[in-house]
This record gives sequence, structure tokens and C-alpha cells, in this order.
Amino acid sequence: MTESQNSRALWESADVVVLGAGPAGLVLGTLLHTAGIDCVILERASRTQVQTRARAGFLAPNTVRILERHGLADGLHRHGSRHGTCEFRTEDGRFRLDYGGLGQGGQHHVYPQQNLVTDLLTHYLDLGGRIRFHTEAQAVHDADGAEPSVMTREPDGRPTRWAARYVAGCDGRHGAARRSLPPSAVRRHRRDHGVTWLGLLAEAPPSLDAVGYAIHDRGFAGHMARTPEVTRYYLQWQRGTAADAWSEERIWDELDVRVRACDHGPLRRGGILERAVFDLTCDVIEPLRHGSLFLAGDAASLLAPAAAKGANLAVLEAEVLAEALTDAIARGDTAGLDRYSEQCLAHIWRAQEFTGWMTRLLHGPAGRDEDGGSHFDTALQRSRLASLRTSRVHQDWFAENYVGV
Ligand code: RFL
Repeated sequence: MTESQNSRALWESADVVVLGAGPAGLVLGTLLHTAGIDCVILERASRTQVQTRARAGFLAPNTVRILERHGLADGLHRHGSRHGTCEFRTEDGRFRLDYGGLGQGGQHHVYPQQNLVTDLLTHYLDLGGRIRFHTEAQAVHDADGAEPSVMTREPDGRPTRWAARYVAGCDGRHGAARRSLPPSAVRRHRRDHGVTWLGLLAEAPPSLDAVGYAIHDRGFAGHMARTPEVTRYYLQWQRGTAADAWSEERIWDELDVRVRACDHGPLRRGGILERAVFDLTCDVIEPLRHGSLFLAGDAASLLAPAAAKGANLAVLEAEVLAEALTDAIARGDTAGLDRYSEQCLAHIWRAQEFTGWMTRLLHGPAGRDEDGGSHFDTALQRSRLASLRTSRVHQDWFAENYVGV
């Protein structure tokens, strides 16, 4: 299929060129390949890098249903666990919400994203799916014209042009798909929650049998199980401070203070495997389509990780897009593609709304009172927590939104 156009440039082609081998790109590629659609996944990183990137862990019931529907859930059923409780710790004590049994919610499956990605990739390759690692997309050309294509750089530095009928931008927030969108064609709505987290992966068993949310004057601290040996922690962090500014001992001491270990018992400590600082920002691209280019996953919308929605939306959008592309290519029916943006944006905005609510619930004051103080926001935060602690209606609402996508 490869044909040299001149001494350096190569031409290749596929009906659908998928950019990125994260959860969105791999689910999309698998469903297209299974439906007999000619597609290729182009991935900037190596296979090892893709399979070892630790990020999400909480998968919603709808995500699990999608994965089950397509035979992609064996690993998570075999090695994952279930989770249906969260514990809030505040100056007024602690309370637990068994969200798994509230509202129309359901439980999360806890399964590290790198394990899910490994399963998806292995399955895709076993099916004979085409993927190119070390292949970075530079730009999408002529997305709204007659000859869409993707320019890539091969591992040896040679440029390649991939001709495509459709391009799926699943290459995350800094990918080529976003960069290729003309500003006049889409809008990017961005919000900075004004909060920064230090994300930690600790080689330590979980200390709670629940997701832990500690709300403290010194800042938020979070606890989320990943595996019986590894736990994710979050510390609200001073913006601009480097990830390695604190020793491991100081980090554990601070976590103990914020989770109120003196009242509820100390955390089980271990070596810190990974640390990363990130600002809690979010954005949405509208619409999610420009001609033949479609966005899915983080490329479509970035969510602060406070409510664990990003990977779940990525899987949902991949399924919707796979069906629409299959209808268009196999049957000439483009109605699904025409609906794609509106359909997915409804889910995205709902997830953004809940994520924003969670972010305000977990963190201290965002604004200042007229007198320069912060009483107003602090009082609102306490009132929100009190309502969540006491109102069954509020708890049902929380459960539905917490596990829903
Ligand atoms: P990904 O996973 O970022 O994959 C994009 C892929 O594209 C490649 N790429 C390119 N390839 C070719 N050419 C280019 N120009 C390219 N540029 C990039 C990259 O190498 C990569 O392989 O995007 P995708 O598939 O949209 O999936 C999104 C999820 O990864 C993300 O939303 C979640 O990790 C968010 N998230 C969580 N989501 C949940 O649903 N539940 C959670 O518990 C949860 N916890 C988290 C999280 C995100 C976190 N980070 C990143 C701050 C915890 C953390 C710490």
C-alpha cells in the first residue's frame, strides 16, 4: 500500500485514521476493525509508554456495560474490584455515603487505566488491527474539503501523508487534532477551577475501604484505591510549587494531618512511585466535528479529575463514534455523524457540571468577600456538605451523578 511519492515523502491511506492509542482511540479502533472498517491507529508514544501510563482507575457502570458489549471487559472482571462507598472527613467529623446502593447509581469498577489500555491494545492486535507506534501526527489537512489527510513524522524522521475519508482525533488535550481546528470553525470554552493538585501513586495498600475525601483548612486530600498494593493520593498544592519540593516524609505527614489521622487512624505508608502536579482546569470544544474530523475523549473535552469522568466519557464517545462511522462507511448513512457532536456534548456538559460541583465541594474558598475574607465560600461549602450528609434526596442525586456518564 505504501508508495514513495518522492525521495522522502510517503503516502499511505485508510478509511478512518485514528490519532492516539488511549482508551478512546483503542475502543474506537477495535469497534471499527470488528465491523470490517479499514482503519489505522497512529500513536506518538511507544507501546511500553502507552501501557504504563497510570491515570484513571474508576470505571462507571455504563463504561463497563460498553466494554462487556464488545468483549473487552474480561481483564477488569478478572483483576478489578468493585467500589460503592465514599467517606468525607471534615472538621465536623466523618460521614460515609454508600453511593452504590443509592439512586439509580451503581458501583464503580476499580481497574487501573494502564491495565485497561493493555487489555484493549492486546485485543486489538490479536484481531489483526493496524497500529503505528512512534508516529506523531503533525496536522490534519483539508478536514472540511474533498481530500482530508493527516501529516505524520515517521520514527526515522520522514514525513508521511495519510489520506483518509474520516479522521478521529483521540490524541488528548495537546494533540494534533485540536491544533488543526481553525479558530473560526470551533470554540474552546475553558475554565480554570483555580486549584492545583499534587497527584501521587504510592506503593502502599489502601488505608480505607472507601474513596476518601478530606476537607481541611490546609487544603484538600484524597485517597483512592487502585490495587491491593497501590493507592492514589491527591494533595491540594500551592500553584507553581514543583512536584519534588517536598520529601516523602513531609508528604505523608501532611496527608495524615489533612485526613485527620489523629482522630481516624494513620495512613499505611509506602514509597512514592510517581508524582505529578496539575492544575484543575477543564474545557470543551464545540462542536466536536469539523468536516471529516471528529474529536473524542480528552481531545473533545478535558475534565478535572475530581469526579473521575474523563476515561468514562472517552469510552462512551468512542462507541457512539464507531457506530456512526460504520453506518457512514458501510451503509452510506451519515445521520449518526451529523448527530455525534450534539449527542456527546449533552453528556460532556452534564459531566462538567457535576465535576465543577465536586470541585467546589472539596476545596476551600474560590473568591473573596467584600471585606477581603473568605467566610462566604467557606460557609457555602459547609452547607453543601451538611446537605449531603443529611438529605436523602441530595444523596440520591450525588450517587446518580457520581457513577453516571
Ligand atoms: P489519552 O489517554 O490522553 O490518550 C491520548 C493518546 O494520544 C497520543 N498522542 C498522539 N498520538 C499521535 N500523534 C499526536 N500528535 C499525539 N498526541 C498525543 C498520546 O500519546 C496518548 O497515547 O486520551 P483519551 O483516550 O481521550 O483518554 C482520556 C483519559 O486518559 C483521561 O480522561 C483520564 O485519565 C482522566 N482521569 C480519570 N478518568 C476517569 O474516568 N476516572 C478516573 O478515575 C480518572 N482519574 C484521570 C484520573 C486523569 C488524571 N490525570 C491525567 C491528571 C487521574 C489522573 C491523575
